[in-house]
Amino acid sequence: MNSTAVKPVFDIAEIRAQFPILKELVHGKPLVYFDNAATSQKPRRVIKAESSYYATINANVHRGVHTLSTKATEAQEAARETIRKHINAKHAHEVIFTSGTTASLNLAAFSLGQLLLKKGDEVLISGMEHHANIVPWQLACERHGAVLKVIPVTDSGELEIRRSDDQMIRQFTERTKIFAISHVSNTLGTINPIKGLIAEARKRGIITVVDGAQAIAHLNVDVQDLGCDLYAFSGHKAYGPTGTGVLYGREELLERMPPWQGGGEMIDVVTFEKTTFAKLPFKFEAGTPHIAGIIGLGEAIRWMEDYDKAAMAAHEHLLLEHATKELLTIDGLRIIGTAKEKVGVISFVIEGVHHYDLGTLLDQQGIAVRTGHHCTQPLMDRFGVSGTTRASFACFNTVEEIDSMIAATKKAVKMLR
Ligand code: 7TS
Repeated sequence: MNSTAVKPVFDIAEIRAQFPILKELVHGKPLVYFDNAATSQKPRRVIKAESSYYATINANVHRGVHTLSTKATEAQEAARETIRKHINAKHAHEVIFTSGTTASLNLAAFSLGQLLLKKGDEVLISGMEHHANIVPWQLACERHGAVLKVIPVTDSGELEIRRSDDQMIRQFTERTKIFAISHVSNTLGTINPIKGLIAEARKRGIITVVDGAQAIAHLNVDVQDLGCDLYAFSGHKAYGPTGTGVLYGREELLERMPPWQGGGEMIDVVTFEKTTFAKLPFKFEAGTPHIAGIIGLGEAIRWMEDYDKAAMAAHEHLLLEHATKELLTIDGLRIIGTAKEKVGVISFVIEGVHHYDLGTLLDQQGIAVRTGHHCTQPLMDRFGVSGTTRASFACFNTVEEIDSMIAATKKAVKMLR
């Protein structure tokens, strides 16, 4: 989409210069932003794309014949095409805009529940899911009398996938109708082997839903190669604006799925007796979308595409390895999540130190980390902890920033013990 050639070298200084927020001081200290799994920071191009929509073409989409409405519609639909290409969907109408992963997964659970679930059927998830990939399925199961089943998590923070001769995972049963799984765990950083699992599920006619919230900014996501039916992600974790998200769906399935929300733009004909629905993707896009945000998201994807995602991932992996090695020099520190395949997310607990106190002291040094259960309470129970401190890296982070986090953590531990 973008005429700029892919930049061959990963130039961290050049990347950092594009993020205005990195010049901010927090408590008088340079900001060290390690909370990218919660939301990533935004490059100037994304901020500009969003504000120039408001400044120059602000109008509602798919509604008017006037010039601004046409321009706004074209800009929004160009973003849809950018995203289609980025995730290698077959059709642009397989890309549905939502307000984020949470909305995408609620849409999936509501609609698939209506379509597929009967009393006694099963929905399979895993023990490392974010609440957004647990609660919507619980609600759907309650509505339809279905049962929620859970793949356990090992001590290293990987899926416990039991192998037997003819069955890759025993948790798939005759009653399993839906398999909903995270591509990457937000708390552990584990990259799940979803391609093989999806293939096994599909052999059994099970519909597959992937929570890609933590994958989209770090891995190459090819929905056709993965073979999933639905794939959900948020724009704001991939250098895009908050309030934006995507639900990719395979055309044949989306055609069969009933709408989630009713309202303007999702209809064909409305009478008081009966309503018929618009074609894809509009059937699932009731109301005025976050037009500026969607345009910003398109720009964020084009921005990422100007770089080599593999080089970004390699840089983040280097940060992960350095942080892991250095954190382990701290007495009484335990890393939660030691899978072989991880993105740049590192959760840890320290004996005698509460994560909240540590997070507060790090903040005083300008270092932003997340503390708490990370919306994965069942996973915290699995590891017997009430919460962790989590550092999550993005392409603009540096080894020096990690060294300042380690030094600040050591200092904090001395104060807190
Ligand atoms: N799924 C996963 C795996 C996530 O990490 C998150 C957000 C969501 C779903 C929900 O995304 P949203 O954009 O709709 O909120 N995770 C986090 C986090 O780890 N810290 O803050 C939000």
